[in-house]
Amino acid sequence: MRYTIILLISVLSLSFFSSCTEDEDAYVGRGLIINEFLASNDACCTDQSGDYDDWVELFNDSSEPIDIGGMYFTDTPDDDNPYLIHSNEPSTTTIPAGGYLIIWCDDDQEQGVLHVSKKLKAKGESVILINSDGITVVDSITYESQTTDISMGRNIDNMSEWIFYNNPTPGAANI
Ligand SMILES: [Ca+2]
Ligand SMILES: [Ca+2]
Repeated sequence: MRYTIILLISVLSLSFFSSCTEDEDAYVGRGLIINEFLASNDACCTDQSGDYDDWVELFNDSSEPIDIGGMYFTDTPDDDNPYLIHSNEPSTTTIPAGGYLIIWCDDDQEQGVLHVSKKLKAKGESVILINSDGITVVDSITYESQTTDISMGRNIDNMSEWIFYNNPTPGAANI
């Protein structure tokens, strides 16, 4: 009887440790996600040209770098003309594992590859990131009316919940 119990404990311990190792190796996370956005920017923060423009923060919740070059961005579901994020600057469009990237929704494409033609409406619309196949939605959020300089982002304690942030955190964890 004692031998059986010891054997059972050994088997359980082994399976526990091996499953931990498997989880670590197979870490997938949520992949590339939309993490925060500001649809009405008056005094929050500026792009590198000094403009107070709308922005969307992406978060790479995976263990590998992800290049968004070649993906599409739009503010409208079933958009016939989503914005193609150019793929000629991978050093700018690649998000390291666990990293953040800001897309400026300012229609200032001359300001760089991360400036897209779609602006965000404060009264509400959608933020949609589409894979390079032009079909598969990587992540999307549809939002209601927004307040100037108050961002909306995922709750770090419950990533499926979206909440308002009086102090936006573009390029950093939502706190
Ligand atoms: Ca701008
Ligand atoms: Ca943030």
